[in-house]
Amino acid sequence: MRVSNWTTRVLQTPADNPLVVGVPQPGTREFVTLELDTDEGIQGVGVTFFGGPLTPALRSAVDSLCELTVGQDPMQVEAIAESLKTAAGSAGPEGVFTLALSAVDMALWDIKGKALGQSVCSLLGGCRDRVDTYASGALMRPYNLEYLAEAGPRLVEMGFRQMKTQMGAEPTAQREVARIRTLRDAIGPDIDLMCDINQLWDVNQALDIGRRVEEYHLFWLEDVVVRDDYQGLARVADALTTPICAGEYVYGIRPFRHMVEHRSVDIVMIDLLRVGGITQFRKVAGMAEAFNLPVVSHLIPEVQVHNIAAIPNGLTVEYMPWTLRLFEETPAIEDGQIVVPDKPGLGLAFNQETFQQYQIG
Ligand code: SMN
Ligand code: MG
Repeated sequence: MRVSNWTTRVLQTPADNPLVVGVPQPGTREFVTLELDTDEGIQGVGVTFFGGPLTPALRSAVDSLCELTVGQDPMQVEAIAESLKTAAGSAGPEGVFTLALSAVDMALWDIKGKALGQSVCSLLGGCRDRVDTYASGALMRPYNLEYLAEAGPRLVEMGFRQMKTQMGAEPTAQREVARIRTLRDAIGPDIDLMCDINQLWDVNQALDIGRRVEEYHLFWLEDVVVRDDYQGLARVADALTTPICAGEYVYGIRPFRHMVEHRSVDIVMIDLLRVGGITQFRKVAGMAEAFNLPVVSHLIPEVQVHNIAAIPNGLTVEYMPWTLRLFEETPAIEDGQIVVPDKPGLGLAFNQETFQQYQIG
């Protein structure tokens, strides 16, 4: 079988989240989609984003990588990834190149699963058929305490047993803590509550506020300081009982080496697009396992469910519903867990109605 052709599109969708109820959700989000064809009629799907104003460049990068992939055997995913890295030369290894590589890698694994009649999770080792998942994007920084107090229990009613909120924008430590106290009071002690800082604190704030919220038993504190301050993160991780999670902001596999070597994190978070796709995700997950660390996913739960379910140290899948409308059917949530689709490949098909409505390029 050979890769024969491809189609990329740019979609611009509303920047909404179905887990958010009753507050305005302005803005738009851009996605680059990929349909990768083979001479045997099997088609793989991929998606990438984070292009922002460079979205046309990201689409063009995906096109260029696909052009290099035409004529290659799609079953040899690692070989293709290596050849694309070599071909990209100094245009990699980070940024737009890696975001583009991820879309191609995803589509190749989808093709391979479809060709072999197995889910991608099964191809990757098939550890479990469902895993824990948490509601994300629903309890964000701009929402006030009153909203948090009603939105947290609503997520529990929707079936979630884990959910993530944010700190990092309040003017005082007391007001940061109030967000966590409000949510913990609202959802009770048995729901896992994570909190994302998105690099907005410095080390001293992380130590100060981190200590104040220990009594609320957060499941993890995420990206408490800037992404590459591995030693600073390690100081925080060492001082707090609350697990420290990071990793979504770094590109490729190598920064994770520094993170685990410095003991910067208790939980490794892997962004599928920034790491370079499924092939590279596996390498970081193995590195984390060797350091006895659990792995959690970032965004695109429809694909990440395969990655997390296939590894023994997969802890939970971030259920961020940004990409749901791109697909006809998405993985089910049952009893607070996300179920791995048992269809061949990724088990995903692009939703043609969404394409018609939101395609801009
Ligand atoms: C996040 C980052 C980037 C885009 C969406 C959401 C956030 C998360 O850090 O962890 O979900
Ligand atoms: Mg985050």
